[in-house]
Amino acid sequence: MESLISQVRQMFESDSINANEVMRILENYKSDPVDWQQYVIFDPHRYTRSLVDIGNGKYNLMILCWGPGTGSSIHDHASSNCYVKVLQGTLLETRYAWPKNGSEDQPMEEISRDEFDLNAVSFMHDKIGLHRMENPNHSETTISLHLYIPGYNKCTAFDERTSKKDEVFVTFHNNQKDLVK
Ligand code: CSS
Ligand code: FE2
Repeated sequence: MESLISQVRQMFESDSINANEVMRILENYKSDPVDWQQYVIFDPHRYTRSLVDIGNGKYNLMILCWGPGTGSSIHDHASSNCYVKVLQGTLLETRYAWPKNGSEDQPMEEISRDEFDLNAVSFMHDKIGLHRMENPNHSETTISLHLYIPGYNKCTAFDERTSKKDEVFVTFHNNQKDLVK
């Protein structure tokens, strides 16, 4: 993990960030629990977020821990680039279209569904749409590494049945214990 963290840091020392380069670095890393164990925090009711690195304010690197059957809301990414690498278990990503004007009280339109297994990397951006991430397994946990470029502390969540929006602040654990809002 230290090597991955320093590779990401190094990449951000240059002015222009290459999306393929980010993908390559994340794909080349082979998940080893020894690297990320210290960031693992589980809550039986919701997924947790644990901060690994804020990269001088240019990005947020986080470890997310998903208990059996837990998942996120449908959300956007505050115009950030979102890379997700599976470190353990499986993540199910369901993508949705942005609600169109005048579609209030209408259900969200599902675009696609994809499962990501160990070491797979996915990319998401508001230009592609919205998504929900979940651990589809009801007995095993999932752990994932998330790189947000730039980092953000607020995003928009959407109700699947009504398309209603809600601004939400994202929280995370820092230094492996404190919950930061
Ligand atoms: N964006 C969600 C996780 S799915 S990418 C979050 O940061 O909590
Ligand atoms: Fe997301």
